[in-house]
Amino acid sequence: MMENEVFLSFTFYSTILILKMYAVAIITGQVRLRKKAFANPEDALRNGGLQFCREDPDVERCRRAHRNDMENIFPFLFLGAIYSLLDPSPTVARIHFLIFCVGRIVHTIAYLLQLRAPTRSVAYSLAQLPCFSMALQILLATTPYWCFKPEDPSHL
Ligand SMILES: N[C@@H](CCC(=O)N[C@@H](CS)C(=O)NCC(=O)O)C(=O)O
Repeated sequence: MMENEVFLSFTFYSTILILKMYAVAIITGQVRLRKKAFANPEDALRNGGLQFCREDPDVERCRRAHRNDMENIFPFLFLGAIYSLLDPSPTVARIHFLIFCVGRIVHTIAYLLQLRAPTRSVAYSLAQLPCFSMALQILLATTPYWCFKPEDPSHL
């Protein structure tokens, strides 16, 4: 693995994004405590009473940011890993990973700080571009193997 520059780069940016997701989870917990809005009765009872087992708009915003991360970062972990196996140019691969990483960080900041629209949507769309590119390249690389019979060497 240490000799595969592309995979190292993918691992680096993926880990940054996983840490970012942990940060959103920690922030969600802090907002719950600050706004006294708990998801479970046992947590509410420990923090003032059952009336604090309730929803809060700020907590819900954190949860939406986290859910959107799961909708996008989890597929990236698959696409990026497979794409790394296709032996792409290290520079081009790094640009893919960097754009996704920056896009997702800006998406989270825009979501949590309620930045003016369309900041969040632009960040989301920017991060989607390398994912579509990687998905397309994976399809192009794998299609010959299931479109043609193994004994037919003409496509090689
Ligand atoms: N599940 C998403 C699909 C589309 C999406 O991810 N949109 C981006 C850019 S507008 C977003 O930040 N959606 C807000 C969200 O998922 O909470 C949704 O319901 O909006």
